[in-house]
Amino acid sequence: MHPLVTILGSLCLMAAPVLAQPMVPDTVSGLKLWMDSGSPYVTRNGSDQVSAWASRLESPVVSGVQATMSRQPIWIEEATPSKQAALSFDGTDRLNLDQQIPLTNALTAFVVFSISDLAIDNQYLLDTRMGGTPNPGYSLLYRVIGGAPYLEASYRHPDDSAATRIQLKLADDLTTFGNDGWVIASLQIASDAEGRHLSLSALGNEATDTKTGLFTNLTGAYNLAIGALANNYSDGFLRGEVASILLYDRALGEGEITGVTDYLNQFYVIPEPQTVALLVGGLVILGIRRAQARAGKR
Ligand SMILES: [Ca+2]
Repeated sequence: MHPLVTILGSLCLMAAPVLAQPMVPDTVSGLKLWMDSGSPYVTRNGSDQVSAWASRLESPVVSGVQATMSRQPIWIEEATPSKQAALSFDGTDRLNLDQQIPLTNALTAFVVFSISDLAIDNQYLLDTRMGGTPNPGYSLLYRVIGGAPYLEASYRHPDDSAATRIQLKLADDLTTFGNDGWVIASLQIASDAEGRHLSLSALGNEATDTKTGLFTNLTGAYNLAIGALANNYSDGFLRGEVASILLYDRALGEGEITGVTDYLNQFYVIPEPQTVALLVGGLVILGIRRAQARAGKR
């Protein structure tokens, strides 16, 4: 390589932002669901309507499925700021996992998403229900409260008279928030001697709440749904895009949440840098493609 090219390359590396160490999701223990919008994991027809979205994990083998074509989300090849794919939900769509995810005494979930219609309240990203009354379950959803966008998490134990809810404000008004509208949210529910703890984080902010009682896995009538309520087709539909979902069977530590969030941020959200063109003597073009570096790490 020409020495000048080496020097320029070094300068470019030095100028790159310093990022925390990302943690690839399956290097963190307890992963039960890894939804990745990459083409190999998405079953779709010629119009990119998605009938199945498979978890990347070898165990458990699970997919989000939808047989009804009008309720299938659409796969979009370059959807996120980093030009990764996502599934677009138009307000009529929902995927349901084809089996239940076994959890023991805690959960941590991550969702990479973007909301298309900010004015509509009660858009569910994730939801599961036991069925019956009072229909216990846990949810992660987009809300509009007092004219501002919020993220809400809820958990309802079978013994609870009302669900525990926590809400996190995403912006002061209904303008686009996040990185080009994209948000990485993490939800954690765990319990110890003090009670049950819910925490929700997004955009560098966190909301937490504690309630008496233990977390119990909820198995029953309805498997985890993506993009709508698990138990009906009347409301709660997402109008937005989902690029990734992770579900862990335990409460991740703070460093693990940061590491996984950094991975998701670098892969799905951080935009491609502009190709750098330099004129050196004749014409030397150095193309810096972070996508290639990322592909190598994956
Ligand atoms: Ca539809």
